[in-house]
Amino acid sequence: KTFLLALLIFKAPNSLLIDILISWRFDCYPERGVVVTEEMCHARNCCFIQNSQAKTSGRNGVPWCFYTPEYPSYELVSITDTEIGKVGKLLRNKKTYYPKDIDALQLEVLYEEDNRLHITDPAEKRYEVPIDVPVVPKTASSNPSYTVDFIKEPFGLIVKRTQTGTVLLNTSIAPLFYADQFLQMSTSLPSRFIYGLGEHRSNFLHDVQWNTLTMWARDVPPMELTNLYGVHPFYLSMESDGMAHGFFMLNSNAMDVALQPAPALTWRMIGGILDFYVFLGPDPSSVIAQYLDVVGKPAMPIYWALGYHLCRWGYKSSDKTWNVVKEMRNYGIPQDVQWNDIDYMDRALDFTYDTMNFSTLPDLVKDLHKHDQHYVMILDPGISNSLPSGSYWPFDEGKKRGIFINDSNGDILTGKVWPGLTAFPDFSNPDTHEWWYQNLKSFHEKVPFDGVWIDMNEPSNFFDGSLNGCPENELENPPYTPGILGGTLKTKTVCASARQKISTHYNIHNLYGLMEAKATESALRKITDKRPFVISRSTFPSQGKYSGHWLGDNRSQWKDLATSIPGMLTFNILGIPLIGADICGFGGSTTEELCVRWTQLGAFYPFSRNHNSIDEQDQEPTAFSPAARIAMKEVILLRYSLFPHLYTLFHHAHISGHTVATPLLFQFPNDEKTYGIDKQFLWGKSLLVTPVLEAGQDYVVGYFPKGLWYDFHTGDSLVSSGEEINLQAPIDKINLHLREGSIIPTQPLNLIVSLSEDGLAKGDLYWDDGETLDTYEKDQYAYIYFTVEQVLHNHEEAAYITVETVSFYGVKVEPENVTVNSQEAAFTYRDNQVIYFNIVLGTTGYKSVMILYILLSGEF
Ligand code: MIG
Repeated sequence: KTFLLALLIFKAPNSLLIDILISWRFDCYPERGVVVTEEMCHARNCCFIQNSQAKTSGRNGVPWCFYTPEYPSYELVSITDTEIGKVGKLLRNKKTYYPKDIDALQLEVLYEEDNRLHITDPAEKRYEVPIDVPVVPKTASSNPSYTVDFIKEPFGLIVKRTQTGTVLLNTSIAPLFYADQFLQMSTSLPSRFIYGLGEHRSNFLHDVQWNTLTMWARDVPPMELTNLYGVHPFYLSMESDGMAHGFFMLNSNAMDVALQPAPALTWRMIGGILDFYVFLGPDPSSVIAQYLDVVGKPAMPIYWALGYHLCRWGYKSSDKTWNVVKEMRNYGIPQDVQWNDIDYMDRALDFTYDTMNFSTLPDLVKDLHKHDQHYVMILDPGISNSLPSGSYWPFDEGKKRGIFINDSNGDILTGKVWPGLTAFPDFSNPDTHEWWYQNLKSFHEKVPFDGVWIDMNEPSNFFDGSLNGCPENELENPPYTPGILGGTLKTKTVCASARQKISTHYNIHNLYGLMEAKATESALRKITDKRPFVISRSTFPSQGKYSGHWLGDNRSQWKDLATSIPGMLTFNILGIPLIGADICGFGGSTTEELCVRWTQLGAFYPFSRNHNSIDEQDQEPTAFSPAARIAMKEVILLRYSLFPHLYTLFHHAHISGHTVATPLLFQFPNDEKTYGIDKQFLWGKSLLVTPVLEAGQDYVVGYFPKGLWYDFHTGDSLVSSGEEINLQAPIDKINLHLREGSIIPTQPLNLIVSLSEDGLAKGDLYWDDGETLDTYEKDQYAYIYFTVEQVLHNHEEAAYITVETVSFYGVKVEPENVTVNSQEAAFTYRDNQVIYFNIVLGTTGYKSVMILYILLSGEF
């Protein structure tokens, strides 16, 4: 290190050296809205340099006021070995500049698993996040892939990967703070490659140039550098050699995560405890699986969730909605689900429908069901509190049962949302779940909906705080406020000092969407006895167990088309793979070209829904010219043909914590050129999607990691040395490529086999009835594993599965003979090395076995 530094001093131009030193400054004055002066900075005992490069102090600039290396923190006074790891006792001798320091800490280092380290302080009297995490084992893991070291004073914690010595966590680079309302911990990062930390609008790969990501659930159309709907204090970080680790801060308070070019990261949280996990991977997919072992793996979606969904705000009547469905049917465009926004409600009241304009709603839903289609409607949490007593059961009964959020005086807090003045259900109270279920159940008796869309659950409030504002106290005005849009915790939500069953809103604001989703999921389970379909706007870790998510109020702009990919990928690594953006854009008016391109990309969102704002021009596929309509229909049909594969990917997400939409770097972690890619993505491991994201293009440039790839549509092969390739992309085409060595099942059941250089391939299929709860757990499924080693066979039982066609990509020489289970099969061989043939081979039920033994023989 000294040598390196000496070399730098010798070699580096002065400016570079200064950049390096500057990049290690840790902000001692992150408060917003103040220009820090030398006096203010010295009052905190920090260094002050008014850097000419910096325009502002703090956020997104070089700090002018920063800690010295010896800045007092805690002192490690003892360290003891335990059955499960170590316990370090820490003492603070010198007060910080924030009130109510917690002077004595007890850090428990828990060697939970070989690839999972957990560190926590058992501060029992403080608020802790109420989500289920694995029980701490009794004994330490036997062969941990990490080591943990302490630095005595100022206290620091260093976690290394044993195998490589890579430092994954080093908190000694800046002081640790642990005050009642201010917890701060910094760490170096092994590289600038860091992902996750939702929900933000940014590239998939975060920028570490003084970039602060604030987390506090907020209703706002997605824009850069602000807190958005969801909160996910988890990141994935790449090391060298393609290894990766993850870090999860189990904390639900408002926070900043400050990234700086060192590279380093600072957690700044205004409550809760220090409680975090490190996941050692070592590959990116394993990191995600290990994270999801802690917070919970995503639910297996009901099969129709994979279908095409149509929605808009501003279908003025049920007949208008019905007409859209009928038009889609007339044109033969697949549509599984029709949605309604708040328009269906009577005066925007939950659990009612407008019996004038939506009088035919029950008939529409019946008709959908008759056509094997489904219906989803919106629900907002705000419950009108101002109807004549006795006329609105949800409020009257809720009040009686005491299930609403109270203000700090203990009276029901009044906010304002679509129905006017409202109360907000407190979903941290189990009684609220029962009340919510009863409401849903009685509404279901009138309108037999199939799924629920939960919106506005940050919770969103048209007032700041409440009708009566909020009191002035330390919860509303904490000593430190993260960089929240609007500047205060109460902005466009309820008061931080509002009271809920398990804690103050200050602590559990970020859990509102999670807890509402949990209530909705369990209600739907009881009502339908099928896999619940819930889509939520606000999310928190473990959300995937209960719902999917959409990326909120985007705009009908090309830029928003492009940013939907990083959004989708980020939610996949956060364990919420049922994710998509509003296809064709929500706000603003779409254009035909944009909508066609968006439908093409949207056909590869794991959750594919076209949604539009009120008063915008229609944007259903049926609203455009025949050419556009046909292009949209084609790509939706393409999506449908891939359902067997997509469903299998969701199965792996549910069972093993895999991603569905996968970043390229997950499959090519040794190829650094993939680290920043977010204009392309994979489905699973092998299907590469390269959409057009700009106007007026008939080609698209895509990056192809080294290897053999096949055009999904034609079977043409291309060999990449790890390069960008120009692809034709006329308006009616989306580029799709298959990685060598895969077998993709499509429907009607066809196997697409892309042979590797050495003639191998593998793939699989998970199949069940598509709706029964826990089919995997109850053994009511078929799982078929396909391999080509000249032989194609399955391992497990299949349920009434018929394979009809098989295509092989990359058969270099025309075979003389193809036999399927020793029967000769007629085949077609094309010049581009594709063979294609029909077979009809099926199974007879769950316990039957299908063996496909395909032999291509000839002069290979
Ligand atoms: O204040 O229900 O993000 O999808 O169409 C707007 C109307 C409320 C916001 C959602 C959007 C929905 C809209 N909602």
